[in-house]
Amino acid sequence: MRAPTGAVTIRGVAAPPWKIKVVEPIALRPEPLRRRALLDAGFNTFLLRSEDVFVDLLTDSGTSAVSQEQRAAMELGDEAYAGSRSFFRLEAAVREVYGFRHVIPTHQGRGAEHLLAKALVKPGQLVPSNLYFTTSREHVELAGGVWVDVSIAEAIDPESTHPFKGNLDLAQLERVLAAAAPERIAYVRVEACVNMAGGQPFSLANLTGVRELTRAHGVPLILDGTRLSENALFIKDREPGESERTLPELIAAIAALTDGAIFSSKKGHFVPIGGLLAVNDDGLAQAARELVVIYEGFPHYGGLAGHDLEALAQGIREATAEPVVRHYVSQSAHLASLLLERGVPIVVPVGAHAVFLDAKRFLPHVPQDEFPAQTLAAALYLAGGVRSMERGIVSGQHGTDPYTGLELVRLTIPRRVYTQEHLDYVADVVTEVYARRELLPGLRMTYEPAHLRFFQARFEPRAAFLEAASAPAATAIDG
Ligand code: P70
Repeated sequence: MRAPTGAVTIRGVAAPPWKIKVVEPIALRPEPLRRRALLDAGFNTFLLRSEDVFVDLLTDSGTSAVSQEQRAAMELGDEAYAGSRSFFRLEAAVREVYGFRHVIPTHQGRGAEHLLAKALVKPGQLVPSNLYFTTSREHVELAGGVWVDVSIAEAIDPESTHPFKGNLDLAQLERVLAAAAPERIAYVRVEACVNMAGGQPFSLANLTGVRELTRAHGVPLILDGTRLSENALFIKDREPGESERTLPELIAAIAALTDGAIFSSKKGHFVPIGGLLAVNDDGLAQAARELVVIYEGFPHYGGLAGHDLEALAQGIREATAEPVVRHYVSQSAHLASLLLERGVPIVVPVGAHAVFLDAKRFLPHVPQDEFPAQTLAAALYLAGGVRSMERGIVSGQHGTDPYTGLELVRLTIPRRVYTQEHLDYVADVVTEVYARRELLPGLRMTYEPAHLRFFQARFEPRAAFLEAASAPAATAIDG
């Protein structure tokens, strides 16, 4: 069947606009080995070895499949230290797709966040944003800045079906901007498809409102465009009056409302490594170029190889192809619909790049200070070799501040990598753990790193976890 956009859909799911040419073997380890692996990893899925994982939904970061066009472009990589042809091809792609005048490549997204924070944030300055992202906030705070959440209330309500939970609360933003002198605001940050809210988009109308406020108060507006293509697709599908615009038009329209952007290109640009800082202001670009030589490399490569720059330039163009974006967004929707049918509590509406399980409703008997999302992520691995990521108190708690926010497990869909069969299997594993959820005890943290603790923290179970999590259903999976 052909959808109005020309994309093929199969039983409601957008068909993949590609076929597979190169494959990577994967296997489900026997259950005793999964137990061993989970113990060795201190119940933290970041610390598992990938060979011990069957379906890896830890992240969509650096895990996308490259296209044949990207591989072909990589052969043209110009590895010159300075003045590389590959840099100028990258610059042309960014100007064509996003319209930003200055492009500074970095090794990945946090490299760009680091440069931006160093260039724009002075001690005591505020950065209002829709929710936060861990590395984005960390760099602002390391520069002495203060993060201010101005997201709408629905952003942290996993059951609200608001179509644009990534919106900023304009009244609250206006209050923050009005209460502070313009020089006390470093910049306003808007994240596309807000990761920590479940991959939720902002609307074009809301971004236009944010732009008006930042103009009126004379402060820069910076986009985290890491998942911009998906946000543009949600605008096309959900926002009244936007359905006739093409994806490239919407992407360009969003970028044009901002003064600059950072991108973790490891997601929507389909590259294993790479990031970008792209801005219009000459002075800001100059400041960033002075910093990039200290932290990343010469401004014409910024920590990347010439072949990485080529893959990135090609990936930026592929990220505007509606059938490509629609396919992976519809993979999240497919997995979500299977889980909803089976009564599993997930965040709605389904986000861009992942399905988020609501661990508070999944494991209501595990109090938040016993890490329900971490517990659930460990149980999913044990039950079926499925790796997911905690997005709750372990990653969200700020120092010793009390944390009562979202408690989610992210099942992230790498782009162009897994088939519908893999996703159906994941739905079965989640359903089996859901059937045994009452048996799962919480965890205790045994090692807590000082920064971004979720990456390397270690845990131990409060009661007989391994037995509870790997009851008969897991044996059935093993055959
Ligand atoms: C993920 C990754 C990275 C990211 C992002 C947004 C909206 C910036 C970045 C940083 C990887 C990750 C990072 C920290 C904690 C967990 C996972 N998100 N902005 O899996 O970019 O990783 O390239 O430095 O989502 O969501 P980078």
